[in-house]
Amino acid sequence: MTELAAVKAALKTQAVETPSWAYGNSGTRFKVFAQAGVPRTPREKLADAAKVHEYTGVAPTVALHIPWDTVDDYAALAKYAEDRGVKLGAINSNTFQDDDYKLGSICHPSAAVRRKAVDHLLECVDIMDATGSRDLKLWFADGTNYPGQDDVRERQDRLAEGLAEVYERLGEGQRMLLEYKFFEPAFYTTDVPDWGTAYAHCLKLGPKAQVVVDTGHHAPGTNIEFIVATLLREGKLGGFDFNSRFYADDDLMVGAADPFQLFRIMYEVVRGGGFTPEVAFMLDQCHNIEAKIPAIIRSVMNVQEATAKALLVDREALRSAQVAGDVLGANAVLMDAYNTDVRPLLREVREEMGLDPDPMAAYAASGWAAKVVEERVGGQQAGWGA
Ligand code: AOS
Ligand code: ZN
Ligand code: ZN
Repeated sequence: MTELAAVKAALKTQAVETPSWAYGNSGTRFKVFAQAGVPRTPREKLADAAKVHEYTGVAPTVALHIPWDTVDDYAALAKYAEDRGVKLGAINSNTFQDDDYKLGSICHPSAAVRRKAVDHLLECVDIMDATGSRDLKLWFADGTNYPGQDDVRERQDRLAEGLAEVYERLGEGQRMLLEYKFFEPAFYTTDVPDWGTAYAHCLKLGPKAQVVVDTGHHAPGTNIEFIVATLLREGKLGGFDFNSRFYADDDLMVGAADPFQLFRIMYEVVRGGGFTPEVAFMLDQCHNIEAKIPAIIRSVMNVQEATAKALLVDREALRSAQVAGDVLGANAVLMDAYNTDVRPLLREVREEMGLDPDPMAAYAASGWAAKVVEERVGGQQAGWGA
């Protein structure tokens, strides 16, 4: 196989998971701008997600969020998805929406609230059994707002205890992905604020516990690709929540704010052997002012473009320059790949996959948007503000 053929073959295996909540209405705490035709039910979200896969060919799974996507029969939901060419992906838990969680969930000072939170997580594993999902994605809004509000260290003990109970419940082939976020909604301390804290808990729990990197959850200037390289080196990178940020947890389209950063991340993924199904590539985005399905198609294409560039890095030339101490030469090798226009290559890849080379135009011409505007009245809010 030529090198280009190998790059194309790798691109055809790519899988980017789209989140059910990205299809629903969303906004900020100031305003949710409702859009016509947005899904009203989990099934309608899956139908939209199936369109993204139909036109991109690389978005075969859809993440669910419990309780936003609660249904009576998960096996039937999985079947509904499969009939449309997609599968159910990660189950995302929610321990932040109830009044009980004002002071936290799994780290709450009250044992009763902690019990409720852990029970919810266990229920999510039951749902994974029914949907056939591999991953339980855990993000905790837990933290404190004021110094002295709670015992910061004891909250870590509570976290460890709760996670251990859920870990024990995981079945064969199931994993838990622990997400970190440096602030918000808590502002003084966050119980899982950084990759180190997530890593420490996952290491203690065992191989089924992995860290998930949400690209929007870092302080400005953080070198995310270094974190990615480190987690891969330790065998602890479970996946990504991709999105873009200008300020904080903006949840904008991945690759929109800083495509170069996305390329650098994808290069470390490729370099570190992370371009495998063991690393879940998920989107975690909200489309507040733009049309949702096209935005998700664009996001998937942005991930594809960054991946293509990362795969095109001449690793041998890079290595030679690095070993020779050729600083500018090494940098040039990386920049050559980044500056390559990979759009013609991706058009070819799509044609070889039997797809339209231009997913945005093909979706626009499909008539799906007009059809759902007519059929769906009273679209559902994604579940939360942003
Ligand atoms: C919150 O900031 C996190 O990014 C979560 O991953 C996610 O957006 C939420 O849990 C929805 O499932
Ligand atoms: Zn996330
Ligand atoms: Zn987030």
